Amino acid sequence: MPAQLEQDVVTLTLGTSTVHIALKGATVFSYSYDGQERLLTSSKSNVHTSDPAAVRGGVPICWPIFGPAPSDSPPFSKLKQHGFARTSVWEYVGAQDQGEGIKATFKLEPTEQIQALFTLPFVLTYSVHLLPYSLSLSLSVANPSSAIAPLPFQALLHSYFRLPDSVHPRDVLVTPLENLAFADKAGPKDGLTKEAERRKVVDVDGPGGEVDRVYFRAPDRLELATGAAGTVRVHKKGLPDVVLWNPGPEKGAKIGDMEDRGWERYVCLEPGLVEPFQFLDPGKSWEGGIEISFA
Ligand code: TA6
Repeated sequence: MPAQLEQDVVTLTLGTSTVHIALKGATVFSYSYDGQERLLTSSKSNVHTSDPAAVRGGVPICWPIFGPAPSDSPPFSKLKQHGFARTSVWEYVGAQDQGEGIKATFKLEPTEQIQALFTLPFVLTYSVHLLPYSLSLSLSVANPSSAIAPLPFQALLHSYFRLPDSVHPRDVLVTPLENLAFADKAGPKDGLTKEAERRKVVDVDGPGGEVDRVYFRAPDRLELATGAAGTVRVHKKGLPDVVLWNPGPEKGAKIGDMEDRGWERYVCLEPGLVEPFQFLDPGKSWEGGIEISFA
């Protein structure tokens, strides 16, 4: 069966590629390509809807905010870090054979639980398209409101790329980020002040091994090079910014739902719409996504 829903998890299969998507958060938590798992999901994480915590790993969807809630702005003030899309249970709309590949679609609309935290109307549609040589993920946001109020949001695909066993995060090289403005969330500054990236090739190593940077207006084609172990290619569309994150040993050990030494096994490269917020007029929709492939 190319598409199957079993125990809160949708599985798509195409040739030797497989992708698993949890209804919780519509989180892609496993993508196997060419016989290798390409995403890191913590073995401590529970992907089932019985556990309310977000999946730790894979590709959680951050919506309608990325990072902590701006506490003084009413539509967001009750939200937890990265919003509710990653912890909500999405509807599985179904899967379609698309000739070249297979595409599953998921939907999220306000529930009572969501409305207690966020009162604006919205419709989120997420498609997971498994292709012969890539995986394409696309998030669409619609504002179904009949009022004049626009729908403000940030959106980000918080992708945890699994590193081959022989590769450490500090050996990973990311391009092309040169000359981009970035905010350093792990730096001595306030995380808001922007600096310019001077390096042609950016490694994933900072003080204490930690890197947590938001790069603004990044090129749409990004690469994570892991030396002889190959390159992850991320082609983003409609998502202007990208976050590069690895917590390093000290902060990594404090992530309660991360498996032992899990921080050594991934680098997060997270295309998103971080700044400025999108303001979506009633009746309008927006779309952003990524295509993941390997070289
Ligand atoms: O995208 C990077 C980041 O915002 C980091 O600052 C780090 O905290 C990470 O996300 C994980 O956040 P989480 O809420 O999933 O623990």
